[in-house]
Amino acid sequence: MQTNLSTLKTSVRTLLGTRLAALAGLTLAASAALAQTAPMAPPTLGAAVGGNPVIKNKYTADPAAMVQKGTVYLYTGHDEAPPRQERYVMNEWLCFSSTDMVNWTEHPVPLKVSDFSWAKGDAWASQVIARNGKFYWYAAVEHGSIKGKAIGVAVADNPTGPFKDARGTAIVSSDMTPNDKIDWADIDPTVFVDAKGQGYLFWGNTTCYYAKLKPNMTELDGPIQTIKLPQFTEAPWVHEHNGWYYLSYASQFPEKIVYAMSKSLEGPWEYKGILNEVAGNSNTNHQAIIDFKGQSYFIYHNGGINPDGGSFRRSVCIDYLYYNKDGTMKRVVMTTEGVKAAK
Ligand code: FUB
Repeated sequence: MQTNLSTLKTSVRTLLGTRLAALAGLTLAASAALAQTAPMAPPTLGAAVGGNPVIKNKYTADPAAMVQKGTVYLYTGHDEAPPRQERYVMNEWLCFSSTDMVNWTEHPVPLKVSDFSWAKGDAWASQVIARNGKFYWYAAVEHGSIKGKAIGVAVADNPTGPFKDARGTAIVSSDMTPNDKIDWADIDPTVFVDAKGQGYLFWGNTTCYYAKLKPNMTELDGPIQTIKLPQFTEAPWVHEHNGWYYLSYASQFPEKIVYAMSKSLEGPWEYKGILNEVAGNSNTNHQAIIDFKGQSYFIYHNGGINPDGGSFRRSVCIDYLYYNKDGTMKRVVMTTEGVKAAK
């Protein structure tokens, strides 16, 4: 079943890539025809502030966010594929900070694949968490000597880094999930420390895994468990709000974000349905959820930068998130306007 799902996903990814490339070709042809009659400004990535996408001068994907002392730190992957290359080219992660969710300051690249000596590529999804005055960055990469994807953990003394490999080896690699038949099973880490100080790492593609973390945050503490979730594709994100735990994740392909709720991080998780629909022209949809200055935010990516944005040149967007009285979350409304400056 998993193999069939994976095969289907790969075919759909390829098919969508081809379709988007064709669409991009048409758009470029149309632009070229127009350019012959009317001079136009070259299509550059804008630097204007406000609205979605929030980062307009480079392609950003797979957002994770952390609130620290009145500042939001946004960590993203960096889509570097040139126009019409329909594949992931991702070598580094980026960091931006804001005190109002609208004005973002970029910090020097804090972490690259090459900072993990044992990794050989693919700076895929990641998340940073604070613990005991240090900052731990869990990141998916392609392992250099163990087949398939793996998860590394880097550490820094402040949220903007520089981060350095905390172990010198992967904290999760494919030999630790031997029942999984796909090479990209061990991706998309999300990390959470509960009120008692117990850390948890969740991750996965097709199968959702979790394991406890030791207090040092750099070693698993006990066996790797699986969670049964309907139509789990990837991108788990765990957060807490008003006494409920939420496990949101990308489902099916192209991806929607759906979620489950529980009173315990170890489950049982109750499926609650769709939180965010397919994000425009991006076949993936990867979310982070935070509360900041009394408001909840849903952070995700689409392919919204004209003219080359798409599944492999994605852009981070932010919209409001609202809860119902029973703790369930209202479906996100994706907007062009984005959010207003938080006070
Ligand atoms: O960016 C590469 C991969 O695409 C991520 O790891 C997934 O979540 C999907 O967004």
